[in-house]
Amino acid sequence: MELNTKYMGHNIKYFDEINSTNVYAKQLIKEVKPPEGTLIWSDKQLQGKGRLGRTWASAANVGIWMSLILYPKLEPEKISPLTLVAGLAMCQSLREISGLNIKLKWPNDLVVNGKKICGILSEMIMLAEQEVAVVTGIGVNVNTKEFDTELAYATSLLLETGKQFNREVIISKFLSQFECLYEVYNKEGTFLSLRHEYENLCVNMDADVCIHIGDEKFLAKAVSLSDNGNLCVRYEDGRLEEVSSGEVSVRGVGNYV
Ligand code: BT5
Repeated sequence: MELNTKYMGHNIKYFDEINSTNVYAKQLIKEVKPPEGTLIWSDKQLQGKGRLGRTWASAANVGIWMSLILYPKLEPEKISPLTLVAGLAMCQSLREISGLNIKLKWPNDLVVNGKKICGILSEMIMLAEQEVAVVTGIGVNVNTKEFDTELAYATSLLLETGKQFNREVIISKFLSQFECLYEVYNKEGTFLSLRHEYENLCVNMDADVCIHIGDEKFLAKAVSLSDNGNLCVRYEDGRLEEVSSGEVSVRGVGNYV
């Protein structure tokens, strides 16, 4: 694969088949602590993982199922916005390559025409008191022709454009883009510089959202993103609050987005 990066993706471990690239990446960190930017990429996952024990459909040949290993110099509470940084880099890359109006759905999805085209799962491992490793797992539906019926809200670049895309071109573009944004975030430790670009591409801005906290649901309007990557929402009673990605999942009102 042709790469234009300083270190992202320089160490690549490719598999035809694997349980989950995230699980493998975490194991690798514990065993050998591979260099920053190590990329685990598999053509197929047998047990692709979503958040909260959900599964991620990862059929052979049709998608990008990959995990990046990072060692950010950040306090543990600044780690979860790395998911937003990866989402932003992938959103910019896919928009440029496909020409589709792909948007970010805070905090970890990319959507187009109301359907999900990419999902991100970041996991953190504490190595020492002030030393963390992060595995950022990204799934992109590229050349998928059809999904199981239960995935009614899934789509792919092929289904949206009628065209096949080269997965390596997408990965290479993403790695360059992500390396730039990751360095900004890692240096500044806040989402301040990336915030406006994220807001511009975020499907939730000024939209009604349903905030799920545990078993409870609250209706609100998403108004902005905070400097630490939280979603600022206004509840129906006018109260403003910041919700963090660890606490909530956001749904559109009445449908997926
Ligand atoms: C996510 O979880 O969206 C995170 C997905 C991360 C997948 C990558 S692939 C490489 C790496 N290795 C892994 O094992 N995982 C990561 P969540 O927000 O929980 O969404 C999961 C939900 O999305 C499922 O419950 C389904 O409803 C739906 N879903 C499953 N597979 C899908 C697919 N291929 N495309 C679109 N939606 C899907």
